[in-house]
Amino acid sequence: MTAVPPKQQAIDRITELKEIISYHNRRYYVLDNPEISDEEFDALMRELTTLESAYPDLLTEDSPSQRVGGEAITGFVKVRQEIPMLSLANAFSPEEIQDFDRRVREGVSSSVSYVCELKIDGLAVSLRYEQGRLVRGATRGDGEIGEDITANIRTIRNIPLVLPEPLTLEVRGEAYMPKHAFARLNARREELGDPPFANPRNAAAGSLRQLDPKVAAQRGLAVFVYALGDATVPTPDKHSEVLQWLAALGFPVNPETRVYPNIEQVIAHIHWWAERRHHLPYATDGLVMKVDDLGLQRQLGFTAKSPRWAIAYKYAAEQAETVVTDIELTVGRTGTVTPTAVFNSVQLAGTTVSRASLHNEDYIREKDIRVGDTIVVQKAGEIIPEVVRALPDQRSGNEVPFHMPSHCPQCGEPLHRQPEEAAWRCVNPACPAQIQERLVHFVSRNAMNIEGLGERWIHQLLDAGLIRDVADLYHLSREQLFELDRMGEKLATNLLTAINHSKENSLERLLFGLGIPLVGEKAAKTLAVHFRNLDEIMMADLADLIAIRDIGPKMAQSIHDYFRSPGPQQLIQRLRDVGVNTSYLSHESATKRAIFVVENHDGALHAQTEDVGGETQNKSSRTPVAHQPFLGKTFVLTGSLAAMDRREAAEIIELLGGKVTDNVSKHTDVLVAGEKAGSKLNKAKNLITSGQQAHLKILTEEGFCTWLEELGVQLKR
Ligand code: 3BA
Repeated sequence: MTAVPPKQQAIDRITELKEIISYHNRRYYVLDNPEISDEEFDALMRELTTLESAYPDLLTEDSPSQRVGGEAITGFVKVRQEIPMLSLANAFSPEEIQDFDRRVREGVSSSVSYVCELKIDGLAVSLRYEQGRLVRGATRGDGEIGEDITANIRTIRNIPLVLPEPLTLEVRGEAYMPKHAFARLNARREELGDPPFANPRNAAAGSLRQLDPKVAAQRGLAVFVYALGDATVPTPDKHSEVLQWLAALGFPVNPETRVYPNIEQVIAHIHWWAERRHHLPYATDGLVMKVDDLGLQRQLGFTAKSPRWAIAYKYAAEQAETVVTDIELTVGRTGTVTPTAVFNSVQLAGTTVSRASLHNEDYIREKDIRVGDTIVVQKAGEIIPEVVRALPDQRSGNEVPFHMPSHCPQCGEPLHRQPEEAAWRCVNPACPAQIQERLVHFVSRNAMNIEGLGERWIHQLLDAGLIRDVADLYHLSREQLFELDRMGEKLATNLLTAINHSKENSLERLLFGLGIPLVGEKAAKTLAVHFRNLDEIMMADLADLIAIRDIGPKMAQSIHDYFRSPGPQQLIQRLRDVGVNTSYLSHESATKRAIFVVENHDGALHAQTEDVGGETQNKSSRTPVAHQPFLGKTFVLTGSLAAMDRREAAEIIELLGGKVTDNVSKHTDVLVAGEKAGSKLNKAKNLITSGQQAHLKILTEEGFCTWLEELGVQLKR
C-alpha cells in the first residue's frame, strides 16, 4: 500500500471507493445489516484516505473520509428556512387524540387514515441536497431562522452524503443520540469531571453546536427523517409514500412507522408502545400522528403555529417516589470516591431500580439529599437512574444530612480534592479498594478476558495475600490456588490456563486493562493499531499522541503521564518478564477460540474449545453431531452477544442441524436477539403481530443459552 498510483488511476479508484464505502455505510448504519466485517470496512477507508492524502486536491466534502469531522469553525451562521419548520400541537391523553380526529374529520368529511411515527427525543434538523449532494444541514431554531451546522451534520453516519439520483431537495428529521452513546458520553464526562447531560436531547443539541466537528463526530449521533421540506420533486399522494420514497433514496426512516385506517387503532398503537418504547435503543417521548393523505393535509392547512393534520401524543414523564435508605461510598480504580443513593426499589421506564449515582459531594449538597428522605427518581434519557429532588415537606426530622468523610472509607488514608475537580480522591496507591477494582478491571471480558476469575476470587486472592497487583496473577501456582475456599482441581486448572492464555492477548487488551485514566476500549485499540507495540507508546511524546485522530489533548496528557510514572513502568516490566505480549496482533494472526459441540458415546452433547487461526479454520472438517434438535429450523442472529460471538453461535446451530440466515423472513423460525438488536428484531415482531409468522420465536441470548443447556449443550470456553 505504499506505492502511490498515478493521478488518473487515483481519480478512478477514489470514485469507486466512495461508492463502495457509502454502500457499506448504508448497510451498516441505515439497514443494520452489514455485508463485510469492520476490518474490511476499515481497510477500504484506509485506502481512500491514503489516496486522498497523496492527492489532496482530490479530497471533496462529500467524501466518506470527512465523517470524522473537518476543520473547526469559529461560529454558526444563521440560515433561513424557505418553508418554515412549524411546531406540533400536543396531546396528553387518548381523549385529546379523539378530539383531534374529530376536528380532522369535520374538516374533510371522509374517513381518514393516519400515519403513526415514534416521537424521537432529539433535535429537529433540515438537510439540503443540491444535485444529489448534501450541501447544508441546519437546526430548526425558531422555525424560520436556524443555524448552519453543515460541518457537524456531515459526521452523522446514517445521513447520506450523496443520493443515488441528482435531486435537489430538503428533508427534515430528528437528530438524536442513541441510549448507549448517551450513557457512554456521560460516563466519560463524569470521569473528566464535566457535568453530565440531563438527557439525550440536550446531549444531541450540545453535540451539534460543537464548533469542532471532530468532537461531534465522536458523539455517535444519528437521524431519522420524517418530512420533505423545500423540494420540487414529483410528490406522491400520501405521507406514507413520501416516507417510502425517502427510504428508497437511502434516508433512515424509522422502521416502527405504521398506517391505520381509524383513530381506534391509532389509540391501540399508543397503548401498545407505552411500555415497549423503553426497550428501544433510542429515547422516545411519544408518538406523532399525521393524516396520511396529502390532499387532505392541504385541505386542513395550518394554524399560526402548527399543521392541523398532525399531533404529537406525549406519554407522561415517568417519575417515582421512594425513600433513601443509605448513601453508599465506593472507591473506584482511580481512587475516586463516588456516593450512590440506595433506595426502596421502584419500577421505572421498564426496569426495577434501587440505586442512583449521586456523583459527588456538591451534587448532594445542592439537592440536599439525606438518608431517610423521600425522593423523586427518574431515568435520564430513559436509561440512567437519577434523583430529581428530595421532598423536604415529607421529612420527620430523623433524616441524616450527608457529609463526605475526610478519610477513605476503605483504607483510612486522607481524601484529597483538587481545586478544579468535583471528586474527592483517595491517592493511596495501596488502597485495597483501588487494588481490587484495578484487578477486576484487568481480568474483565473486554480487557484481558481471564475467564472464571471473577470478583469473588480476586477478593479471596487479595485477602489471602497471594496477589497485590495484576502482575502477581502470572506467578500464581496450583498450590497457592488450593489455599482458597472452595477451590477444586478442575477450577484451578481452568484458572491457570485462562491466566496463561491471556499472555497471548493483543496489545489493545493490555492497554485497556492497565486502566490508564481516560483510556477506554476504543482509544486502546486506536493506540495499539497506531503504534503496534508498547515500547513505541511508552516513548511517544505528547505531540505524537495528540496528532492521532481520536486522541484528545486530555487523554494524550493522561497517557503521557502514566507511562512516565515509576509505578506503571515497573509493573509493565514485570508483565514483560512473565511473558505477557506487548504487541498488536492483527486480526488475521490472532488466535481465536472456537466452541465446538461434540457428541459423547452416550449421546449427550458437550462443547469443547479449540484454538483456531482467524483465517485458516476449515468449516467442512467438523461433522455435525448425530442428534440434531435444530433440524429444519431457520435461525437469524442479531445484535451483539455476550457469551459467544455470532460466528460461534452460528456454528453451534449448524452443528445441531439448524440453518442460519442473514435476514428475517417468513421462513425464520427463531430470532436470537442480543444487545442493541435493531431492525431485524423489529421486523420479527411485525411478522408475529401481523400473523404472517405467528410461531416465530424471539429469544434473548439468555433464553438461547438456556435452551442449549436444556439440550445438554455445555458451553465452555
Ligand atoms: N415528526 C417530530 N414536526 C414530526 C412535519 C411536522 C413534524 C415535528 C416532528 C411539522 C419526531 C416539529 C419540528 C419540525 C420538521 C417541523 C416526527 C417528529 N413532524 N416523527 C408534522 O420524531 N420527533 N417536529 N420538524 N418540521
